[in-house]
Amino acid sequence: MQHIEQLISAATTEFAGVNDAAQLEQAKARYLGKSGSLTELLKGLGKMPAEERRSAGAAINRAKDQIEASLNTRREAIKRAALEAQLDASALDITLPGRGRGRGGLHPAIRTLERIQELFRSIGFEVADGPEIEEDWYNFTALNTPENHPARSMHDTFYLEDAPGVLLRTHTSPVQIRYMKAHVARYGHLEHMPEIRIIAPGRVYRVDSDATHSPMFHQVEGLWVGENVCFADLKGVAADFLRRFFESDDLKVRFRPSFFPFTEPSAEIDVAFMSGTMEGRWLEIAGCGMVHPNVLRNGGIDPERYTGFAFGMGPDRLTMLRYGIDDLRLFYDGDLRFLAQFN
Ligand code: 2NM
Repeated sequence: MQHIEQLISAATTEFAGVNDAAQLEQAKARYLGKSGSLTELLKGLGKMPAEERRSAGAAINRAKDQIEASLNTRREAIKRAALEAQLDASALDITLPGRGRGRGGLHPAIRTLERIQELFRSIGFEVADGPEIEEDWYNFTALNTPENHPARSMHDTFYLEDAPGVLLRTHTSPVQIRYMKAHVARYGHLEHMPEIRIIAPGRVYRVDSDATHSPMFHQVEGLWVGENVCFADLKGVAADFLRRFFESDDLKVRFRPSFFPFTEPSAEIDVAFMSGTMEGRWLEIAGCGMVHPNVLRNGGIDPERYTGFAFGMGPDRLTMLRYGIDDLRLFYDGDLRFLAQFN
């Protein structure tokens, strides 16, 4: 019996010293296995005298229960330790501060649009908008564009499939046509119709894609219609705007004769910086002209009584000049390393 007590304590001690499930099973075999110490004791029962056999058997069975119990306790402990080690290894420290969402910012093209809007608002212009999916009539016909004009071809303009005469606007001029019609509908009956002074900023679309052209780009067009609005007004508004936009009082501005179907006469506006790397180089920056009588008529306005000037420019190009960016594609790739520089 002394021997059995020693066996139990030896097994318990041995199990306690094992930290690995496989080793524990080996230790178990040494006591409870086919030729384990306890099994050997059981085998010895047969050779015992009958009167001792009963109590010895009971003692061995109790010892077996105890050894199995301490084995199970150790098994559970090892399993729990393994699980804890695994949890520790994949632990999330929920007390760490979050990564945050980062600070958003405006795209440089939008910053430029907002700046242009601010400058025109300051001289009494309203900001107008209209649909990007437009009808042929508003985008071309009303703007005095001949039926056979190349801009109308599928090579230059995105047309919607299954919707004849519907396209992605190629400029924001249709906004001005819509605005003129709505303005006349509201105020046309008055003896003195209020002047129209609007800019139309927004996205426009053309079939074109290379280092300097994107199929989607931005445009800002302006329109001033009233009695006695003349080319000198156009020159003043345009030159004043450009000097304020580029923050340069000595910016040179020149008007060069040109042609657009919707204006007559028409001109290109060039600017030259008087300092910096671009000093003295003329850059084409906008188109403009006096609104063609046919266009005024299509907007519902009597060209015998009213005149107007209009202009159009590409703010993406203005942004590139202002920030010294040389590839338009940087604008539209959506690379935050580039875009974050403007915020
Ligand atoms: C330009 C150049 C010249 C223009 C004309 C009109 C409208 F609708 F009033 F007739 N809006 N914008 C215009 C005139 C646009 O872009 C280079």
